[in-house]
Amino acid sequence: MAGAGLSTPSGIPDFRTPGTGLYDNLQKYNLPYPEAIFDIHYFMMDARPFFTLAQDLYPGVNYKPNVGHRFLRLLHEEKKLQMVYTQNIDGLERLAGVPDSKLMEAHGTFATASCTLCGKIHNPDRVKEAIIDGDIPIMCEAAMCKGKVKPDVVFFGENLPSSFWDYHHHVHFTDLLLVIGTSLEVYPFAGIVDTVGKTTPRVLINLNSVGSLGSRSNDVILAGDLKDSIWSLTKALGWEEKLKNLEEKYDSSEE
Ligand code: CNA
Repeated sequence: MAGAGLSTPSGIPDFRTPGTGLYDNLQKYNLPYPEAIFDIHYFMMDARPFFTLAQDLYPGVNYKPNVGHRFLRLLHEEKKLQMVYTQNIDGLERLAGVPDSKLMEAHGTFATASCTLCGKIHNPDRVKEAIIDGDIPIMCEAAMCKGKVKPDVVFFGENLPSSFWDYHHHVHFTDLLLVIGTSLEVYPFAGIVDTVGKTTPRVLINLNSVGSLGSRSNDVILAGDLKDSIWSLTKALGWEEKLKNLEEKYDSSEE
């Protein structure tokens, strides 16, 4: 399970870290309250704050995967990865090479887009271009529809993708749960940690202790910066060279 903290080493602020978190830096959007940026009702009235954020956060434009994302890919290559459940909408797990079949983007994605009124699916390339050019709002092209188009990022007041609920099935086959960079304050996502069996070890990789982690005798808390914790874990697994190779492979494919 991953949250915004997984992407802070890539330069994307999380929500709640005081001082640097997104909620503390929203003044420029003139929002009535911070969550309004992801509130579907507010979006209907004023789509500019969300699109300003989307322009910055659009996957593959300004930010690159970090060692945490590549560790997830390494878990997959080593055939140890069951699924990544992420709250992030930055697409960095995908960019790092976690395959679609192993990725549940619980709070949606920029990869698809649809009309908020009639539901018509829109061409994601056109939507991407409009977001990056600041050509917003993006109006629906369906006849008679005056709806606004938005990427299929899940806003407060919207349903999570139905496949999210498959976690109830997955947790029965989970040998170990890694919880990386999340405050576990947003439900239903945060609820996953309490559905894994009592004998399943849960490992928290986060700046600080969160949620119910620490309440079971087999919980492990790796407090501190996740980059350090990931490297320690990688070393303990004897995978240092493999992770370094992945880092180098990614960097050279960038040049
Ligand atoms: P959050 O509530 O901001 O919590 C982030 C957690 O990560 C906190 O507990 C931090 O202590 C921890 N953290 C931050 N940096 C590090 C670090 N370097 N090493 C270890 N731990 C760190 O974020 P959540 O994901 O829990 O909240 C859920 C929201 C945030 C979801 O709806 C997301 O869509 C949303 N969000 C996503 C992004 C993104 O896509 N990158 C960015 C900001 C917010």
